[in-house]
Amino acid sequence: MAADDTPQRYAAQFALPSKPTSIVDFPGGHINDSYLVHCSGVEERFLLQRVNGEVFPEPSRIMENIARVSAHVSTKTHDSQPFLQLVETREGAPYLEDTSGNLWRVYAFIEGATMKESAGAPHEAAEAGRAVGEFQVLLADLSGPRLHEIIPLFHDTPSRFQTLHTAVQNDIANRVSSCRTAIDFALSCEPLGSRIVLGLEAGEIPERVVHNDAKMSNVLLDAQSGRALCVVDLDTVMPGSTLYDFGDMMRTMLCAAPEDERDLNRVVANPAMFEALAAGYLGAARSILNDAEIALLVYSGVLISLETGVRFLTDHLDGDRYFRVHRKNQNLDRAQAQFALVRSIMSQRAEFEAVVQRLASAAT
Ligand code: GN1
Ligand code: MG
Repeated sequence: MAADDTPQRYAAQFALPSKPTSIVDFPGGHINDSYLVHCSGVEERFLLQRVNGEVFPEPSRIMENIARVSAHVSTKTHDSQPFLQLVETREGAPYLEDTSGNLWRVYAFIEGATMKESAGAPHEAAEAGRAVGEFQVLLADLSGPRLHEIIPLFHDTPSRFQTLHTAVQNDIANRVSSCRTAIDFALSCEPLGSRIVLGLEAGEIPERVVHNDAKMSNVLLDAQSGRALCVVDLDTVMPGSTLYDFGDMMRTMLCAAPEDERDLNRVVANPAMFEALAAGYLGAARSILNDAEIALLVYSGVLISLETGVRFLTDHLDGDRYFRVHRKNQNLDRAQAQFALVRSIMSQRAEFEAVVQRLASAAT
């Protein structure tokens, strides 16, 4: 960030109700930065965000997608249902771009909500599953041109494996020899990576507008009631497969251990959480899903955990240039934890499939 690219400087350019009195880091996410803004004399708070221009290079396309998605969702939901509300700049623009190509924007802060890294109890998994399912259903009839593909090949797992191969070959951070076990495990799973991409190509899996980063922490829950309030982090909403979202929910909701857990014995997929997630999700989205999507639900959790592990491992080998790290080997630990989850889901696959069969036929 350039020296004068401070959050204070950008906050001052938005049409906030009064002068910002405090701007503090709001934690979460590996790529963008968020700040909680208080303004003098008002209770309402705001979230200022800096969207990383290296990862998200075309701010106007991101904001166009978000505007279309928000407008569509708001025509179908009640005013009482919170959804992200942008605050414009003083000039009436939806965002600002800094000299390094980062996007700055402000949202009204949604009060009374909690954000969880993983589901603490089955009812939270069910609620988050319902919210993401409803989001997909709301967007199923979005008309007009195809949304912009914000990050091309984002969930193209075979191309993520290609990037891993390149990172292993180049070994720019000289780390390959210390992560042989993780690399070998990832490469042994490479044949598992192509099912959804091939299904989309063949038209067997429909392309739909999906969230593409449907992890637990991107669903806000009401702090009092535990009900899901709203799906956030819309930067990667674009064409994809519903399975990418279900897979990301499995990745982040089935196990209470953190994403970078080092004790791999703690990285275990909990069947009660799976059942609750599947029930919440299918209860909301069953009507739009076809047989191929239903048949691949359990597999999607394997795929997205594997793909995310491959991405963390690649970044570790590249010297941690994409995902922010707070300690040494954190991306390697994140990768190993994803791979442990792959193994745990695989070992329970038959039981999870039986749950899906039962729930999917009950929900028709
Ligand atoms: C990144 O920045 P954040 O935390 O919302 C990543 C996701 C990964 C996730 C892993 C644009 O999301 O794809 O699943 O980390 N986002 C991007 O926690 O690459
Ligand atoms: Mg995100």
